Amino acid sequence: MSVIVSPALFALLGLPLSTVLLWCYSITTGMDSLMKNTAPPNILFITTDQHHWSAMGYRNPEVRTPNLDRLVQQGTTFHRAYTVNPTCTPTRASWITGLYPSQHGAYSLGTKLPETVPTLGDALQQHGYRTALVGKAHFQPLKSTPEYPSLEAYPIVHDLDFWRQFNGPFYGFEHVALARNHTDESHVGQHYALWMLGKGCTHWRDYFLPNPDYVRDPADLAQDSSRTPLPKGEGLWNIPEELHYNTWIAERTQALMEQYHREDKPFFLWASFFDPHPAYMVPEPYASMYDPAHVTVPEHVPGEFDDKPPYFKRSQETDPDFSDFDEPEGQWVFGSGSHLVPHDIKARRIATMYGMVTMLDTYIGKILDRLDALGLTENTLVCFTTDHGDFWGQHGLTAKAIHHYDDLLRVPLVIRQPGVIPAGRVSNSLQSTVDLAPTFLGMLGLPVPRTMTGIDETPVWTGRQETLRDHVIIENHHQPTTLNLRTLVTDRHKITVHYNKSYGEMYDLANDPGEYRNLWDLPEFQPLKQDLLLKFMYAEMGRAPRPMPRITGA
Ligand SMILES: [Ca+2]
Repeated sequence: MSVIVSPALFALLGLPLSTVLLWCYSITTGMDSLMKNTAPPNILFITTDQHHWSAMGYRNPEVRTPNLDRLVQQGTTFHRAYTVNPTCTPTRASWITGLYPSQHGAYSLGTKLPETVPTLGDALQQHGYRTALVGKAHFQPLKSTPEYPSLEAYPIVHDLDFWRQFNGPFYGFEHVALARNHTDESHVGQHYALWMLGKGCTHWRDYFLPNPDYVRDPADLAQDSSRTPLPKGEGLWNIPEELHYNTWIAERTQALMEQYHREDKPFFLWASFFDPHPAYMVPEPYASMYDPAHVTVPEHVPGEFDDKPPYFKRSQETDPDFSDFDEPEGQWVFGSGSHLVPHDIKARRIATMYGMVTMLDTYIGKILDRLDALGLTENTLVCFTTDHGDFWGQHGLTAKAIHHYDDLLRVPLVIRQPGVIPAGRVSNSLQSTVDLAPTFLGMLGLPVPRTMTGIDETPVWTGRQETLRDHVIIENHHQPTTLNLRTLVTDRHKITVHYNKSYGEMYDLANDPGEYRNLWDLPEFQPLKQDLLLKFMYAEMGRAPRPMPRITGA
């Protein structure tokens, strides 16, 4: 069956191009497909936390991720995807608002996303979508104040009576199932704790660090007295696999998927995993799956920080002084401090982290299998990514840091929608995760709210266009002035401006992908620096919000 459709006609009707193309696809692929594609597509958004782009089996033979590899084979993978900020809250808020952190307000860890900012979920609900988030939100800080109340704060995270009656709404999600802890952190509570209780585990607190606010019931103590105290720290986490939060997230995600399928409702479902964020801990069999003797441990190259901003060198001191970062209204800066870790401990951590990644992959696989079993795969956009990268020894750095290497800024990004997104395609198109929200809407054929400043990447995701972006911007604003840096990445170069500082960074990523040679101060590269700074200024002007069109001359 062949049909000629004039895009101009649809433009006249005011329909988004992606809707037109979906229609064309439906019409030209025959009646069966037409029937299948009359239902609005779903979105299954799967995220991890602090996942280095290379900790994926398809790129790195040291770690196994068969299910993510399957997604890669069946979909499109972007090798040059960048986070919008290398920390949790700002990036997660960008995912659901389509705005940069400097625009949505949650500019740093320890801030909250204002409830007044329009979200992706708000837009989707207006078009009949069910919206749910299972796992990690972190749109709000661990502390609550009367002026800035937080639901993700002490003591409310531990108030299970509250969470028994609260499942949303929360930032455009009509349904949420939340937790706040990474591995054994004492922040554990909320819906995850209720789920463990529902599994009959009354002693769930034993698997986590003590909650400083919690006064143990004597009855619990008596029941627990026969139990061997569990080892705390890194490596093996003695929580049974069936009580691990991966199991919880996969189980709840599948249940919601089934519910929405039963109700015949299109959905946006976000499975938000917590791993492989430190502390690196995982239960068996994953804890001993990888031999520390057989992992590659990246190391610092002596002298590599000689031409870097001065604070880089402090990371290699045993007790560095970062007091010059302190400011009124400032807080502790994630990633400041010593990054010195003995080689053997790094190897053990990498082996554990790989175990965490393989465990994640197993539970992501269960979700994808259920999507298949429900017959929803053909009509569901699956998007896998993470909030930012990680260091496990690269440049002598560990975990999150304040060093804008690609290890921290680049993220894995894999998308799949059979018949709509090209299968087995690897793209080098620059991608920014600020674009996820507008692109999700674009892929569904829905209008993108003008409030969003990210762009709709639908033409690139569907393979009709190679690339839309000639740059991405990464923000990192911890302190009022002393740790406020911003990076522009172009096809070839990367430049980082440190607010009110004469030092900076500039790299030629084509000749120096490891970012070892800082060109910022070199006389022969001053014309390039000038050019990149001008491009940066254009990019800043280009991303200014335009929440409404000019509707008249004056
Ligand atoms: Ca994170």
